[in-house]
Amino acid sequence: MGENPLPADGGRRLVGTRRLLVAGALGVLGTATALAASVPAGAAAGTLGAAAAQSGRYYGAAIAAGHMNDSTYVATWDREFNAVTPENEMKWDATEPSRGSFRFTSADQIVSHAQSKGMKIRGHTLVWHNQLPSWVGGLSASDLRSAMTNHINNVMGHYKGKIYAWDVVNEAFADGGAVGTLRSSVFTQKLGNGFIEEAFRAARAADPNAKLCYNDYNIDDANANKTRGVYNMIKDFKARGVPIDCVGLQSHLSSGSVPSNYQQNIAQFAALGVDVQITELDIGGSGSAQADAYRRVTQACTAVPRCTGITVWGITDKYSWRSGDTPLLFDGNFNKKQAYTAVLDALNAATPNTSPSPTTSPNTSPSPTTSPNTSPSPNTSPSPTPPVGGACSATIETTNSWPGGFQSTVTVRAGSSAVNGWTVKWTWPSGQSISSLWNGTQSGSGSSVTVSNAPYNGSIAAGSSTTFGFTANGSAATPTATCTSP
Ligand code: 9MR
Repeated sequence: MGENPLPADGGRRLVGTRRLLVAGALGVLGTATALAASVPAGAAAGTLGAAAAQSGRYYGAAIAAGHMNDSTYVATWDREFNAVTPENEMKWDATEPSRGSFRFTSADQIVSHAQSKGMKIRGHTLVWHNQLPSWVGGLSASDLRSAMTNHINNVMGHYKGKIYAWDVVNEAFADGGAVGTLRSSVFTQKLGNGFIEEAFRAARAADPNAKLCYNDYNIDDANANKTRGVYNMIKDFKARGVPIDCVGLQSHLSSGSVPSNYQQNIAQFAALGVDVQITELDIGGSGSAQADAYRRVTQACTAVPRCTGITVWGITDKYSWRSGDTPLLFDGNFNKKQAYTAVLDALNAATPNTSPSPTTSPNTSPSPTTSPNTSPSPNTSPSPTPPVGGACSATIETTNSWPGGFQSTVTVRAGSSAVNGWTVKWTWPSGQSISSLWNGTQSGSGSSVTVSNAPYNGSIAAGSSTTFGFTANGSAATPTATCTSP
């Protein structure tokens, strides 16, 4: 494995991104201080970090040690952000360039600055096929296994107690192929697909207090095959007790490419019992289109209690890895862009986030809700449990609600034998209607609803379950559902 300055896929996945001109400068920098930990109740905060903190979240930026001699860069970081991710400094090629010889100088520079400002620090990243020093590629399977564990132990050990969340494994899933296909790498080739689980187990032992995240791009669309693969892995990890606390949605997007189900996607991951973090946000574009896209992403996070923070992948367009797309919140002169104001306003509009998010969450129950208004709390009582023993059964549960709408998760469970294909039916009691559905295929309309499996979740082992979800118009309801299997 040679050292590659860019992800193998980094260019291709942005093909089609519209390259637009830098947005005009939108006013001078504000003067509010960054870590205004407490903003008077009801007052709008003047910086991203302080605004995010009002709802219990962080707003971070990727920082490059090499730019820390730019005083405007550091001043903007300090003023606006209350979290940081080292952009390249904690990667394997930077921290262990030759086997067993560790180097932390650049990463330490970022960490000590962040600590002096009381910022949260995200560790990025321990196991990744890219930016891997060439010596790793030459190892035998057993050597690679011990090198991976040793790398995790040393890097996490060096920063023990200082890191809020680690991207333990980065970008392990393939972009094409069937649901669950991993990208071919030295790790899959020599250790098999179990390398992800091995890495997470080693990471928990190395720093039990850090949140452990799986991080990837192109998992922003709730129904995409790649998203389904990551979702299934996390569900499996939670079911088997493999330590995992969070999923990182990188969200390298363009103005026209924020999926319409982006919020549902965050909600479906959160319902597995993990935190969701937007870890590498940048949105190519300019002006109001870019601002709208940033607003939608921000609102999607603040609407889900377990979406605990957002990190933008850089501060200024000038230093962005995709600078030509002008994807960040500050232009090349550190002026705030229209997108900045959209994000700040959306953060200020968020209601306080009171949901606890323990490091290790043993349960897989859906998270409670915070809707962006003063709606009554949702009815979380599931529909009556249907008789088991037939081919399958289905239970509807309300996971979120707001005036005029709600969100539900439907659990489809196989009886005493496996099912291969399922159909769930129910009748709405008072005119509700589905507005958006994921992980299933709806047929018909009106008050009688029929949902069949999606192409990838029709097979359920005996006694196991799968879920689909939807948002609907009307008042929250949990009618009895029936399930049949061909
Ligand atoms: O922004 C990073 C850039 O400076 C590096 O050259 C590049 C090398 O692979 O990595 C960039 O960051 C990547 C991140 O670590 C993982 N997700 C994709 C990011 C953009 O390529």
